Amino acid sequence: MSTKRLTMAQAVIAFLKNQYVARDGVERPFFAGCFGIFGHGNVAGIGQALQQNPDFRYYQTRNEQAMVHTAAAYAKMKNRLQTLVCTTSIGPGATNMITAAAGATINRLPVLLLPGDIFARRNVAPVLQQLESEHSQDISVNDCFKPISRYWDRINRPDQIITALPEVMRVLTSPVETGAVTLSLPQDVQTEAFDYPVELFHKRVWSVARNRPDRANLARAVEWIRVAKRPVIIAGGGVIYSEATEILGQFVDQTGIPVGETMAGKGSLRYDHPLCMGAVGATGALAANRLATEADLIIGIGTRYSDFTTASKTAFQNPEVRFININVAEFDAYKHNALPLVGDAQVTLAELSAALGEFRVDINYEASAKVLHDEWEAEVQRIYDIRHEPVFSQGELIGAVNDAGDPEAVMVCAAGSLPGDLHKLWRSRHPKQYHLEYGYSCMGYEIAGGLGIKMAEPEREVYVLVGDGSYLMLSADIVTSVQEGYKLTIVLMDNSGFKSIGALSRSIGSQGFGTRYLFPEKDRLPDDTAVSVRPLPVDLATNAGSLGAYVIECASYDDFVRALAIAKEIDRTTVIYVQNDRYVGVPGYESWWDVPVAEVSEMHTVQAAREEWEENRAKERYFL
Ligand SMILES: Cc1ncc(C[n+]2csc(CCOP(=O)(O)OP(=O)(O)O)c2C)c(N)n1
Ligand SMILES: [Mg+2]
Repeated sequence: MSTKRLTMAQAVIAFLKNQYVARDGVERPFFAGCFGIFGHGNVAGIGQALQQNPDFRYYQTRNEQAMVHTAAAYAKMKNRLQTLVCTTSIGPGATNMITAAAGATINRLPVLLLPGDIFARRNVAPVLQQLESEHSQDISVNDCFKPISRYWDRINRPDQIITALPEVMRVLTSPVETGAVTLSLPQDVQTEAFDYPVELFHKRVWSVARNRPDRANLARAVEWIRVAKRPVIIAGGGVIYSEATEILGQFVDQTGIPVGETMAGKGSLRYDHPLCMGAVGATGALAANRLATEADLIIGIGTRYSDFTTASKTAFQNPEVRFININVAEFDAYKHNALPLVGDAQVTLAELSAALGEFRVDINYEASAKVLHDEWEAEVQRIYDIRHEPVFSQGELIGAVNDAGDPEAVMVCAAGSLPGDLHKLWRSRHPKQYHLEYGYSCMGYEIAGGLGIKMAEPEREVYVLVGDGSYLMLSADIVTSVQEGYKLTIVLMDNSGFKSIGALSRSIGSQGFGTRYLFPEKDRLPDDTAVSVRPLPVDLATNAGSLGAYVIECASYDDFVRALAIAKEIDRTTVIYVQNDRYVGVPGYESWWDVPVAEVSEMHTVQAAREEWEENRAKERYFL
């Protein structure tokens, strides 16, 4: 057996460099490089290995959480066929990744995390940043990654990577299993040498399969569709990851079945397709929500049915409703007692469409869906056309970005009041345009994620829509975008606090308590009932400029449209700063989200909210 003597860290990088994936005959390297921050837990191991492998590009981040968001966004943009590696030191550097790692796993996006870990040899313990335990020497902070990783391993001897690394790749490249994968790399073991079999470093191509569903279930699904009077498709992220948007369009044209879209599935059909009913669920459009309420058959494709999609199980009110779920994951396919079509969306839709032959939904049903589509488009336009003064409405700002921005661009967002408004209002013109991290809705994903998107598709303009709360939480990777020349157009919407949670707070009777960025009055933070308030002397535009961004401040709608045009011409990250109104909102459209209200309270606003909550709660259903 021929061997190569390398440190464990050198061997890890040499292996990762040679991993490829193939789907539909297209082959690509799986890892596009490695992000990191060095400390004593990785500088001499993975750090040194990266230095001697310049063909495996190393990128600096400013915050470990941010780089994992960047990697996840990159993977999302690449339909999970490529991602980035993330290396950290031990202790806080490692645990800083946990938040974003959970997000990656929840969103089923592959990211490979290589946190440094405490000495395997133990004699010098406790080392700097080590969590000690009285009952085991086999515990470190990296054990916190276990519940949020789809594969987790600690490498206590250099030869263990020979069996661990193939597992890493199996999980990362599996559409079903994928998520965060954590290889915990003790600081000492990273630097230890071993004679590795050279085969470990040969090129490997991991084939991403398109599995077919069970034949009998497919035949039953055809029967169910044939007898359905009011079928509706719910398109989730799986449609886009499977690159099934084209075949979905053909399926819809062939059958006349209208489509509602989840947060991850928005863009599955172009917004102007007459059977695109827009967003479905708690943040849904009237068209999709009306149809979902009365549907007797829901065909869920690549969706995990989050509470936003199901409007907390109130979206489907037809007593006869049943579900067909097309999903690569058995776990999701069985939800809502569905007829499960466990398989890839693209091949399953192809087989379903062939088996359905000439079938088409009732002509009146299809016509009524098309009317709903047109009415919804008019409602979107109404909101785009609002000119709110003196401070903008968020809806008109979204409209301006949609209209004035590049139609080939990508828009990214994650948390705050923007996602709900975007889900309703954004007009998606290509399947990758609407990039919402809404599985974890993690404040701070926006700019870091934008960087990953731009790295994945540098030729597209990337519009980052971010609130002041999210911006304050994590905007440091503006610096990375400037350093690496990945230009972002960041629209920073400042409303001095949390418009979203402020509205939620008022809806549960709590008057926006704790959601405004204001000075305290009489040792208490003002809520929305306060008559006079003192704003904080914070200048986020200057802050963005100090991080290296080109900044444009806007006072009027025309300024904003002009700023979007200017931003297109500027070659470095640009921040368009606007203030938006805390109170003017986009309405809800016959939908609900279950946020339980206090059962007892001395506040009558809370008591009233509780009564309303109980009424809505009664509409929640089981599907058995
Ligand atoms: C990391 C994280 N912490 C807390 C929350 C809960 N949360 C959701 S939206 C929000 C406020 C966001 O404020 P901002 O970015 O200014 O957006 P706005 O609501 O004003 O539109 C909070 C605190 C979250 N989603 N993520
Ligand atoms: Mg805000």
